[in-house]
Amino acid sequence: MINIIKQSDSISPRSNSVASGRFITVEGGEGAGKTTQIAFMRDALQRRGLPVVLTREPGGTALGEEIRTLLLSHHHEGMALTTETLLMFAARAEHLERVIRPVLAAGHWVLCDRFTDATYAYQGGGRGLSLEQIATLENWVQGDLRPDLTLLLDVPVEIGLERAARRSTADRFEREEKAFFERVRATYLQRAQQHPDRYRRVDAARPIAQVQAEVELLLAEWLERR
Ligand code: T5A
Repeated sequence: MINIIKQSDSISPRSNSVASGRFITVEGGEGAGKTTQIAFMRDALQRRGLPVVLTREPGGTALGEEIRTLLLSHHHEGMALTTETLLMFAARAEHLERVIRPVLAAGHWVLCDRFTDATYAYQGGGRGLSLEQIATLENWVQGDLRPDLTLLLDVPVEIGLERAARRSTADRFEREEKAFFERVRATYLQRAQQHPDRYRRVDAARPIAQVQAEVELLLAEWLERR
């Protein structure tokens, strides 16, 4: 479902065209339904004839997926917070260089399952890294590139963790205590308030079809305004 773009793949910018690609991210806590809803979003954009690349973080490139494996593995319990954060940004640097920037430059759309807001929420809110340090890395790695639209699938922690547990065994993050995920959720909600132009919050505790209907509505409204 997610496109992993190989380093040998090339995406050529359209000649003589002004890049018109848009960068959309989907965020939320564990089991919020990002993977489920992002597939609907891709279909909704494709129905409108928009060329979309669906990708994810950490990951999205061959190297990024290897970094993801390191980050989620239980073999690295107790990984230093600095290491964890730099690995997130190392995967992101590769992702930006190989996928996100070339796709946008080609005038295509990027739909990304998590991005830097997740670093603010998990490493910042969850683990207590200073938001200024994250902002320094964000500015260094991304320059002025930020998502055009961020959809926050907001769900109470118990519901999200229950869904995630039903789906698969817990990865290194999913083993954290409930208070960690409460801080993650609070940070996402705070960021949504701080960036009202970019963020759209969706109540993701409802059944899949109802969440999907609201996501499609928000997307349609946003597309009309842009
Ligand atoms: N991370 C990531 C950081 O710490 N810092 C960073 O900078 C970045 C980028 C991996 C981890 O990395 C961390 C955060 C994460 O812990 P991930 O794999 O994207 O990131 O995150 P997960 O939250 O683990 O992904 P999940 O697959 O668990 O959650 P999703 O994608 O939100 O949920 P989804 O769609 O897979 O749904 C889970 C289950 O619930 C059902 C689905 O069918 C599925 O079985 N479901 C619903 N059930 C009822 N009602 C609904 N509305 C439902 N929606 C989905």
